[in-house]
Amino acid sequence: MIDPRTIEEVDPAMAELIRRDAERQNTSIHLIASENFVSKAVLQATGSVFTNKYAEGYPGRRYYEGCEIIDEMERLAQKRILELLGGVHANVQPHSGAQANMAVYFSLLDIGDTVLGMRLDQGGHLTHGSPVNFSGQYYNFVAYGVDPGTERIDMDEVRKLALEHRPKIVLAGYSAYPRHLEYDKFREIADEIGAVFMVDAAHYIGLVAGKAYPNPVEHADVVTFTTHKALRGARGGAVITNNEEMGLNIQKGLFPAAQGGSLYNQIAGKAVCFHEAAQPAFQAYSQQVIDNAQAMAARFIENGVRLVSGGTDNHMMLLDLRSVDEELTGKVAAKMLDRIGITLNFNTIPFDPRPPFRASGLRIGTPSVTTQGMKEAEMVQVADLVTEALRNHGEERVLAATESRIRELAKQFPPYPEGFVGHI
Ligand code: DSN
Repeated sequence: MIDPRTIEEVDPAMAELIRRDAERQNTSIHLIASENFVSKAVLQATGSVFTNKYAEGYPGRRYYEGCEIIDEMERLAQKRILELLGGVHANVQPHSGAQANMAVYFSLLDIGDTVLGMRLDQGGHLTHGSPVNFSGQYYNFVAYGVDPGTERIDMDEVRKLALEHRPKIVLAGYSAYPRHLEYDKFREIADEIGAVFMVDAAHYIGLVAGKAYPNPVEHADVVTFTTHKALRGARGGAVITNNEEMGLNIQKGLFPAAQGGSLYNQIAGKAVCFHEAAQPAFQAYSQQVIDNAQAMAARFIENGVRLVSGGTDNHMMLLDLRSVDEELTGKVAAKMLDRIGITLNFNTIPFDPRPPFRASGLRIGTPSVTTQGMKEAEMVQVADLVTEALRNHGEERVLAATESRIRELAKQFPPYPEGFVGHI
């Protein structure tokens, strides 16, 4: 018998943890560039009975029976994402962006092959060749970075390294870079050496879906992404290719090479967010995310805070804390801000003299606050509150006053006014 009782009755300890995190989400200002708040519809899909089903394989070719409805659902997810972004083949099964990247590497590379990707400490990602990640351990990653003057990707360096090292994959994409990517130049470089052009668009694919940021699917051979950042969907990853044969090859690189059965409740949640992202309101949302980031960036600059590359084209910006206080590390600043109600993460900035666990930067993103309903006027207030807290990071009385203003602002924009427990 299925126990019909609610989580509060069955497991009050867990219910209390959910309630507490709902409270945290409802009472702070959320500036982590890779986070967002999903809709009730996405929560319902991810909390659905699809969690019960095993369906190893792909639609029409499974290792379990009873998969007809799962097949229909997975095909719907594939169709929706291809309609939204373009491309010819979609894989919605990756549990995460890391596993989407793993599937591409497993299928297109042999162990030891060379890939050209962005340096992690200048904005890349762990799975773009970090030595502590499988990517850096199994493959020979060569890294490009940003120009020290402009702090934008140095495309001359990308070309020079490509010609010198002849990578099999030229990889563009970032987790901490506030600018557009020059897809046409990456494409030209990949073509010049006969490499695959791959884009990891995890951070900004939601902005692409909302038509507010250039679409990598129009340029790359393969695009990987996550579904839970600016796209505002269930947590997970996906892959789109512009070539059916490559898509089928990457399918094998995911299952059975990297994953077993996928998470069908999560895939249902992805399908719901693809549907939501196809609505006109999502285009307005995506543009507002960028407008908000630019309004906040402009205010930081007015406040005398230096931003990496001098601003932003997307949903994020990187603050150079040395422009506020030479001694203040990213780690100390991020912890202090979280304590007073602003949640973000510390990050290295290009040519950072500090190690990644202390860092000299803060990364700030606007997808979450935009979902909360904040607009440019609130972004100016948030920039002022952050600047004030950073400038007074040792002054507990000032910080207490700043915190009350932060909580007051957050109170006006709760993402989940009805709370979570018993939500579904
Ligand atoms: N860890 C994610 C981020 O915060 O950017 C990327 O995977």
